[in-house]
Amino acid sequence: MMEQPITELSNPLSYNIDKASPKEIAEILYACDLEIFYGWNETKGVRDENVINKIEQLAHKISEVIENACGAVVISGCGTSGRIAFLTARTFNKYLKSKGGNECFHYIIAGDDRALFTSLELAEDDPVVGAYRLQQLCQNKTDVVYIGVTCGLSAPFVAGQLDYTLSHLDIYTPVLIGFNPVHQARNLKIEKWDKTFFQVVQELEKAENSSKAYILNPIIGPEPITGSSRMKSGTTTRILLEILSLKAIHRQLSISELISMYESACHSVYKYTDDLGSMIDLAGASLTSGGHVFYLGCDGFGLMAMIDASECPPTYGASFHDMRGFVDGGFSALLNNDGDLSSQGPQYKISIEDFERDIVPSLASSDLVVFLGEDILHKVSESIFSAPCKRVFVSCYWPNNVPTTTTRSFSLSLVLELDVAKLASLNSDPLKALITKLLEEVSLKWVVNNLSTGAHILKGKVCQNKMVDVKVSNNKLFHRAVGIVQNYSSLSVEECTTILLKSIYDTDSLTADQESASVVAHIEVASCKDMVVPTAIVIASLGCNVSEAKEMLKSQPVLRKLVCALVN
Ligand code: F1P
Repeated sequence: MMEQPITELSNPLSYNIDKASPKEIAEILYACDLEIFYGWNETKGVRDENVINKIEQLAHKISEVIENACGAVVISGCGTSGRIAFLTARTFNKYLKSKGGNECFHYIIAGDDRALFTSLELAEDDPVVGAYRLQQLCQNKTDVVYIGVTCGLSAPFVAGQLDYTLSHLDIYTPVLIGFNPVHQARNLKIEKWDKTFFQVVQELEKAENSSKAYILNPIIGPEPITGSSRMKSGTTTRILLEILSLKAIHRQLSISELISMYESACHSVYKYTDDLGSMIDLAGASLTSGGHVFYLGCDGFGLMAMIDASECPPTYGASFHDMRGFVDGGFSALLNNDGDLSSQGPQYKISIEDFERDIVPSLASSDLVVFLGEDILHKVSESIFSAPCKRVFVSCYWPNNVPTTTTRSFSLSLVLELDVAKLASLNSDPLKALITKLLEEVSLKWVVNNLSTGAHILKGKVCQNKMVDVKVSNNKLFHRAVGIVQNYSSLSVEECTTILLKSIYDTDSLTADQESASVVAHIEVASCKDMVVPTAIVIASLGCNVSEAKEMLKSQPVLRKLVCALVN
C-alpha cells in the first residue's frame, strides 16, 4: 500500500476533537498550530535550518528580480494556496508602490479569479492550463522567480507550471512550497499528461542541486482536521511567503526573528481560548439551528475572512449561504486580475453594500455577524445593530495601545492583545506598519479558522478528526473520500471505490460505462451532489443499498452521531 503523505495523516493531537468542548477545540487547534514552529516528531517546522538557509538565498534572488524592470515574482497555487498567493502579491505590490518601486508581484490561481472566493477544485487537475497561464503572464519578462504552492505536493496545475519553468531555466527560478517530504510527492497518473507530480519533483531536485531551483518543504505535521490544508498549511504558506518577501525588500531583517514574531502572535491569540471557545459556541449554535455566519471586514481582514468562508463548502459540505464574508469596497478594493465579478452570481456579491441590501433585512436571531477590526464599525450602517441577530466583535491591539471601548453592544467582544516584543526594535515606520498589519492578519486567520472549524464540528460535520462530508470535487479529494469511507469499514480500497461510485451515480448496480469512466467523469457527477461521502460511509459500514443509506441520513442529519453509532 502507498505511504500516506504527512498532510493526509490523522493528527493524534486532534483525534477526539469531535467530542471536545468549544474551549477544548481551541486548545487542540493551538497544540496543532504550535507544530508549525516546533515541528512534528523529529522535525523542526519552519525553524528547520535547511529551510532558513534556502529562504536566505531565495530572498537574495527575489531582491534582484524586484530591481529588474523586466523581472517578476509569480506566486501560484490552487484553492487556499492560490488565495494566499493573491493576498501576498496584493500586499507587497501595495508596499513596493508606496516606496516608489515596481509592482512586480503577480498571482495565479487555478480556475482564475472566480476561485478566489468559491471552490472550483476541478481546475486544479489541469497541468496544461497551468503552464499556459504562466506562459501568458510572463511573455515579456526576462527574470522570473516562480513560486508554486501545493501543500500536499500534489496539484497538477502547479506540476504543469513547474515543468514549464524547468525547461526555461534561463528565465525562471522555480520554487516549490509544500509540507511533505519530497519522496511523498504524489506519484499518481495525472490525466491527459505524461508525468506524475513526483517525477516533476525529481527534476526539480536536480535543478536545486545545481542551485537553479528551491524546494521549501518544512514538515509541520498533519492538519487538525485531516487533510484540511486551509489551516496549518495555509498559515505556514502565508508565513513563508511573507518572510521571503520581507527579507527580499529589507535585507537587514533576520529570518529567525521574523519567525519568532509570528510565533509570538500565535501565543497571543491562543491566550484567549476561553473567548475563542465562546465564539465557537455562538457560531456552532447559529449553524446548528439553520442560521448563518457573516464576516465583515476592511481590506486584509475582510479578505482573510472571505477565504476562510470559501473553504467551508468543499470541506464540510456546507452551502455557500452558511458562512459568507464581505469586504469594505467589494471588488473595487481587491486589485484582482479579472476585475469586478459581481455580475457573475450571488457568490460574487462581496461588498458591505451587498450585505446591507441583500442580507440585513432578513437577519434573524439564529444568525451571527462577525465584525473583524475596528475600521469596519465605521463602515456599516446602524441598521445592523438593531437587527435581531447575534454580533461578535474581533480585533487586535498592541500593548500600551488599548482600544477605545465601543459603545455598541455585542454578544461577545474578543479583543486580542498582540504581544510581539521584537517589533519594537524595528526602526522604519512603514516597515513596522507593514509587519504589524501582517501579524494582525495572520492572528485573525487563526481566529476565523477556529470559528469555522469549531462551528462545523459542533454541527456534527466532523467524526473523530475526519471531514466526513467532504465534496468529491477533484482527483485528490476523490482519493481522500475513498480513504474516509475505508476508515469506517473493514473493506478494501477497491470495494470502497465501488461503494463511492454507487453513491455518486445513485445506483446499487453500476453500469460498465460508469465503472470504467475516468476519475474526472466521476467528479463531474459528484460535484453537484450533496452527501456523497456520508451515503457511501453508511453503505460501507452497514452493507445496505443506496436508498436505505439515504433514508438513514434523513432520519439522523447530525452526521457525527450517525457515523459514531455505526462504528460502535
Ligand atoms: C489545494 C486545495 C486546498 C483545498 C482542498 C483542495 O491544495 O485547493 O487548498 O483546501 O484540499 O485542494 P494544495 O495543492 O495546496 O495541496
